[in-house]
Amino acid sequence: MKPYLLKEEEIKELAAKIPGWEIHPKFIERNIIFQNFVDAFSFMTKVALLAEKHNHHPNWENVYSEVRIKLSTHDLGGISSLDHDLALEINNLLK
Ligand code: H2B
Repeated sequence: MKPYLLKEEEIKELAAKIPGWEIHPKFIERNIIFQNFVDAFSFMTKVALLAEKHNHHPNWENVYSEVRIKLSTHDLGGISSLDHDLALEINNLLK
């Protein structure tokens, strides 16, 4: 299915679908604290492979054991179905 910008109603429903993510008007954000740098970076490696699979890439920051991920769809100018899908897969990695 072609990626599409989520409608206001869909954005309101997002929080329940992707626990752990903060919902902002134009992006979603999740901060994760790992035990150490190796765990954080190994998680980032898995996310990088997911990002390539979807051709959808996070804005992110890593400081030692902490990873902050922001997802939005630059091409469409907001939160799209791609952000929803990638956030779900990221949550699955953290289960
Ligand atoms: N990632 C994100 N987060 N948003 C985009 O709009 C986007 C992307 N577009 N990855 C893709 C790459 C696009 O620029 C390339 C040309 O397919």
